[in-house]
Amino acid sequence: MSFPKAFIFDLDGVLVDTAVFHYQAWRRLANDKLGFDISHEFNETLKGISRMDSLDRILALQDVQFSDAEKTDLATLKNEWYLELVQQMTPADLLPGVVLFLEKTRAAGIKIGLGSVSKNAKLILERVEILHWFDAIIDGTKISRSKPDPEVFLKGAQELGFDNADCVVFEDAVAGIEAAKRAQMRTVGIGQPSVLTHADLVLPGFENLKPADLYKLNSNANI
Ligand code: B16
Ligand code: MG
Repeated sequence: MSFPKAFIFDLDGVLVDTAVFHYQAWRRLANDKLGFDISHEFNETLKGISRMDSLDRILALQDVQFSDAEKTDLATLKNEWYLELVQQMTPADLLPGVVLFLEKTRAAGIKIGLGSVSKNAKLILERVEILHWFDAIIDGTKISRSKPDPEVFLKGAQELGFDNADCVVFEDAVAGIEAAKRAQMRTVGIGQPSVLTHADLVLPGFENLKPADLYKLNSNANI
């Protein structure tokens, strides 16, 4: 395995914890507009899943039917509530060690990409003041398929100008690790080894991590 030439970061759950805001907004929609509640455990299954696919999964919980126009209205309302929370974000909302790791990554000559299915990704990077670190941003405005489809990471490698095998993906979601594996990339799971069982390496976060710690990372899992 060669030294990685690019690191591609997921956003939600890796750089910032917007999952709690998604949950608050989806829960408000379910309570106020659909008449049922959604659990924290169920919310975990929405990580890395696009806005409309997430809504479909929520509606399937109670087998409720809406027209496409009604579904668009519901998703728009959820996004308005979600953005109210995002607007309050500051650099203090970055997960521990993120900025230092980005600095060390650039100093090591490794390119930095974002691979998120969120259509709000750029706004969030601006709010937490790390937009300028990114050499390529692939977000929900550039892709048509949710993770675990590899589209977001394949486009990331393409835009950065490297082979897939030269990229390492940092992901907190099972669907995201699967997407990166399907793209033939090495994977670092951010979270729990018991959850991210297919990741090549699982870490609790970026604190005290150096890019050189990942030079020996081998792809050892197939999905
Ligand atoms: P938006 P990621 C994903 O971000 C979230 O994990 C997922 O919960 C959300 O539904 C999706 O973005 C779409 O977000 O509504 O802002 O377009 O983990 O791929 O960074
Ligand atoms: Mg994520």
